[in-house]
Amino acid sequence: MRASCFTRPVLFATVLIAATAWAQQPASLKQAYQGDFYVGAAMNAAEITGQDQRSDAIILEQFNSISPENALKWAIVNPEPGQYNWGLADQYVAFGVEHHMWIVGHNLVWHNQVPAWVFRGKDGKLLTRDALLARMKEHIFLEVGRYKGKIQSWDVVNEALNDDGTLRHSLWYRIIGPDYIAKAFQYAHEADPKAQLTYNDYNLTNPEKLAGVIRLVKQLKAEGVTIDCVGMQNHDHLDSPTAAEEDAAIRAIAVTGVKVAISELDINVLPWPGTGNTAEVSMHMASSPKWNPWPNGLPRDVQQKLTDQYAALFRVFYKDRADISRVTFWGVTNAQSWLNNWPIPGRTNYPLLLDREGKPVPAFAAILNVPGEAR
Ligand code: 9MR
Repeated sequence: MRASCFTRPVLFATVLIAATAWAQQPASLKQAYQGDFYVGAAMNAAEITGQDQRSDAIILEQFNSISPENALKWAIVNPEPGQYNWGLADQYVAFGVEHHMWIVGHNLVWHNQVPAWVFRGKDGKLLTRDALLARMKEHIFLEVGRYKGKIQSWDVVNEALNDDGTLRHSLWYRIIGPDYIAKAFQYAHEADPKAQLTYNDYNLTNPEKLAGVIRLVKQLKAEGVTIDCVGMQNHDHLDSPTAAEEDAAIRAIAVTGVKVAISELDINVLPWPGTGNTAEVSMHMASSPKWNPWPNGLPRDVQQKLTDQYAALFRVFYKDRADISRVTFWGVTNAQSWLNNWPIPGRTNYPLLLDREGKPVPAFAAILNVPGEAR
């Protein structure tokens, strides 16, 4: 009798607290950060075409911004001179328009996934500066112009910096010179004066590279070139960057007067043969079981580290929300992540918020809870 008298109010209180907590827990990532920044996901071809309906449902439920993982890259839309494949890109943009998403265009000028012919004349020789500039302008005008007023944000130049902050000696740089970056931004601005224009790169918490991107932004601004945003890709690791490093980099970029987009977020959990948070696509290594330790599931302690790292990063993003325009994950479920195949092919990685069945991993709830912790 005494026990039941005591238990009832306790039970009632417990149910009430649980119900309140449940009612307070935001229903989705986009709702959790509503009014702070967009929360986005990169879409692959199966998602864009509607073949992967399970992922499409997750995208619609959780995200209010999309990026094209590959569909808008030069090699896809214009693989041969005069040959244009707009089908997938058009479907991507139509999906975003239909669902009122903040639509990102990725990307216009990069040294990778650009066909070799772009840099050469019919005689096979490298183009002159003027001829390559004309080709770049034509490409930017065609692509940006096609989606004018629909794609709100363009990654204009991608990965132009080396890790030491100097300019990468890509063919763009070698043929046109260092001002190819300013020219690309100028053409993009002419093609759609209202679009947000972004410089996008990885490993920007590395002090030398951070200094390089800040130099670049300041120089562009001093020349009167429109640049609105820096994309920090954040292809991260369990122990890197630290929250302090991430915060310092966001703030250092933001004081130059641009927004920050966390543009390609994922966290590698597997043994890492490289250094830094690189996404250097030229890195390749042969596969071996030693490099693929968890083909059948992530051990609990590693799952916990993943949760902690995601929560730590989102606490920073939330604190710095006034400077952040979006946080985009580079994919939806672990099954589709590029990190299963880079820099070592055929691995089982766990870098995203949804597992291979499309179910949330513990980091998902931790991220949902971050704004609530601060209130
Ligand atoms: O996720 C993309 C993968 O499917 C492509 O094979 C790869 C080719 O370079 O590009 C990946 O996306 C990259 C993005 O466009 C730019 N930053 C690094 C990303 C991961 O490599």
